[in-house]
Amino acid sequence: MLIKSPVKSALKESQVTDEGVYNGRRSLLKSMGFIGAGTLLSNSIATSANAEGFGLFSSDEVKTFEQKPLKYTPANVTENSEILTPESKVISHNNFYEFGTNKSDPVNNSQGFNVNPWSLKISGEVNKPFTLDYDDLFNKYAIEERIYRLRCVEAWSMVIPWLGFSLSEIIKQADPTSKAKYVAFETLDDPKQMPGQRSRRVGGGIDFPYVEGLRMDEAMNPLTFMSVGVYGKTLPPQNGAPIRLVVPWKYGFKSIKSIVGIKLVEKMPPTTWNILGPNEYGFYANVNPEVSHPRWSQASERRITAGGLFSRNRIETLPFNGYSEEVAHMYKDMDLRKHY
Ligand SMILES: Nc1nc2c(c(=O)[nH]1)N[C@H]1C(S)=C(S)[C@@H](COP(=O)(O)O)O[C@H]1N2
Ligand SMILES: [Mo]
Repeated sequence: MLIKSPVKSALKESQVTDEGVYNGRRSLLKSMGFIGAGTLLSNSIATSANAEGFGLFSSDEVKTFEQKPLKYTPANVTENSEILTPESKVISHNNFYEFGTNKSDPVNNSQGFNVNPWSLKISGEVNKPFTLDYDDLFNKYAIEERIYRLRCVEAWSMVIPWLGFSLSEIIKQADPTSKAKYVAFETLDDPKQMPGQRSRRVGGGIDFPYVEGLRMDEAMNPLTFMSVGVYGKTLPPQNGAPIRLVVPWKYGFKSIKSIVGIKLVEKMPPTTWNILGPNEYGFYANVNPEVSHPRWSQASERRITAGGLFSRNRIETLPFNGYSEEVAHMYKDMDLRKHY
């Protein structure tokens, strides 16, 4: 299927995200001087200003990114399954600061993103380092569908049918040494393709490349997923093509996109949002309704569904995003208020 961009129907972020929360997170960036007056203008003015500033393509030029259909084992869908967030919203309301800080920036600024050739290097404390090329991502591991909730730290959420395989398959293949205690991930660093990496303002003040990390047991947990597709096809760039992490019991920022490096390491690796706001974003970032963000509650979330633009769809946030049975045992001896 072809996706056209700019997406005219892209939702305004204020319509799909709680405005208080949205403005709250941005106030961190603003206070740090990373959001200029331009981005605080009305949506339409800000959008045209951004399109010019990014200079990837002019606003009247329509680029397309082609998603290829994938063969996969479908997920078990039961009567109790939650309603999926429509594909149109999954691929148009995104956080991917490499392409800009507004929710519609990623889809609008990434359609020319080149994913083939790609190189994903698995290295560090392993006996058998290796590199996966673009075709390997789709041919080396059996691809299955996993329907997961995605809970952003900004208090909105989606239900998304991802395609991919367990991260543990990659790690087992690399044969970790006894020193491997953490796994560090890195996104592509390519300012030519990623306008957010060219300017501190456009990229929200992040020191790119975006980096993330997991403890070894978290990385090996069967839920931890490497996604190469969504809704039956390869990922579009705005969702992290060609390969991204999905850790469904943690806030969305842990699910790092467009990964080029996976390194097994001895010490806890630095992580992007923790560097940017250590009091607000921890290394663990487990979804926890009882631990508020310093500037907003995490007790509930806005579920993004097919409902009308203005429909309120607020639900309670669940501990570990509803995956306690699978993951709570990993944290039984930890104070999760301290290790947020
Ligand atoms: N490299 C990179 N990965 C990233 C981000 C980002 O800005 N850069 N944003 C994160 C955040 S905050 C969220 S909520 C999810 C959003 O994933 P989605 O757009 O596919 O829903 O991606 C995460 N991964
Ligand atoms: Mo997020």
